[in-house]
Amino acid sequence: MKESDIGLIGLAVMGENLALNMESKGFCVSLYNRPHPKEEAVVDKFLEGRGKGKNFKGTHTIEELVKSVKRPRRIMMMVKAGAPVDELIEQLLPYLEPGDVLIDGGNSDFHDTERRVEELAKHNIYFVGTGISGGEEGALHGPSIMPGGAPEAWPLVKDVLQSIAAKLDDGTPCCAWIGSGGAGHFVKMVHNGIEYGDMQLIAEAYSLLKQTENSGNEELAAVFREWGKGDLNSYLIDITADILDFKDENGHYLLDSILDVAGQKGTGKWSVEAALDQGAPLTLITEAVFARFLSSLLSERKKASRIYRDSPVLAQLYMSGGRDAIKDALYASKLISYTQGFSLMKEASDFYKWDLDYGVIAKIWRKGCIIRSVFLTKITEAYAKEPLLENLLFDSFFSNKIQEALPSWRSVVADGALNGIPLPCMSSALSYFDGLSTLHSSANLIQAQRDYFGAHTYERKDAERGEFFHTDWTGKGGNTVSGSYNA
Ligand code: NBP
Repeated sequence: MKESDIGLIGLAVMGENLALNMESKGFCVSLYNRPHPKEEAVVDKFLEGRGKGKNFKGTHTIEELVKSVKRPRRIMMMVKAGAPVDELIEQLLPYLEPGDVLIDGGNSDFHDTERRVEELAKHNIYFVGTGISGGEEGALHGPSIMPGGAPEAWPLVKDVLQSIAAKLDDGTPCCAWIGSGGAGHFVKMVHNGIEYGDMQLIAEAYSLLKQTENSGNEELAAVFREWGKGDLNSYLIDITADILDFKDENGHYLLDSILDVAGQKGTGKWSVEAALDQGAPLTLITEAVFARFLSSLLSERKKASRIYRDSPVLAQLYMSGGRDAIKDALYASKLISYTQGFSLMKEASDFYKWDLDYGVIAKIWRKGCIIRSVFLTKITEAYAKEPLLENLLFDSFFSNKIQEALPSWRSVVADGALNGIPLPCMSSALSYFDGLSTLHSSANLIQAQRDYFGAHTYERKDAERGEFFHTDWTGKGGNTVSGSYNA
């Protein structure tokens, strides 16, 4: 019997659609899903349904799956991240042979991927940890794919991954080798963090428009549709417009019936943890994650609104700049979010020696993934001009955009504060911008305080960097200083 081109484990929403995508590109795919006691096998159900008559091979044990794939084998896992991936690796190992490639296409923690690449290398098996973005529809028609791991695996998996990926207008696949170890999953994690930021910023713009204009859903949808034609053109703006005027079977706007408590699956939190580890200011994504936490404090929010929201002052909402100002604030804040996300990737790339190509990353996010947008074209162009760009805000296109948006951005954030409309991301973006562009900050006072109470020492403006000083501020301290290092 002819052997399959690739094996796929895990026939939930992503696995099923990726399998169909691979088959439609001419690959024969072996399929496996763990058995469900007392139920029809998931694989058989799929083969009788969406997979009927197609070039799939259903298998019912791990051994059967592995043996049905041609060597060097390519086996992709599309299962829940975490322990299930390690369990599967354990089950697969006895049947895999040197030179085989194991691909984890789930949203795994990049630390786990780093470890798995190393562990499997000891068995001469190449491990690939790949981010895949685009949800159900992307998986079927073309997602953005971010593979990393054992570099030897790339020539072996390139044809399948690039053929199922989304394509740019010039035919470039939205799939490129990201780097060694956990690089692919790290970049996917930052992608998801940026997704959190984009969603929160759009939600803040929605909140501002809704509360200050008293606009109905149809009108709000029209505003987002209009915005989606220009600089803000993106998948998330488009779906926001569709969501706003979507009516349920009773003719009511569904959005208005949805409870305002946001869930999360962890990749936003991981981005924040990575930023803390790297010492990178990822303030906007962090605020987006915390905004979801805050939304979940429903009973406390109800109590607080009873105590504080009957004030007539808060009923008088106004915006000095109107819609265009909100649009400018959204654009500028979004730029800060991407600036911070790319800066985090730069820190991590230097630390883990991944040699990330930021222009390529922006390019493969332009289609197929959730944060796809026109904006990413400008980021690709910025890195094409200067591959080692220190900070996106130093690119001339973006610095002009920031200068143009700045007065509106400031007025929107101020109006939000005056009107009691929470804008955690728009305001933290502005604080980051002001912090970055402030030559003489107040950190001298922080250093003085640290030295005062803990002899942590400080550097002086009139001395070389790296020369540390201590002052006996009270006249009662000694000369012993604390070690000068950064935790
Ligand atoms: P889920 O994340 O819900 O995972 C379900 C799959 O994992 C099922 O096939 C399930 O088998 C299998 N599984 C579990 Br749970 N525990 C297992 C174990 N111990 N051994 C073997 N298989 C196990 O499905 P999904 O939404 O399709 O996502 C798959 C991966 O892709 C996840 O890592 C997810 O984070 C990632 N991802 C999802 C999306 C999305 O939009 N949904 C987008 C991008 C990436 P069962 O059927 O027997 O329970």
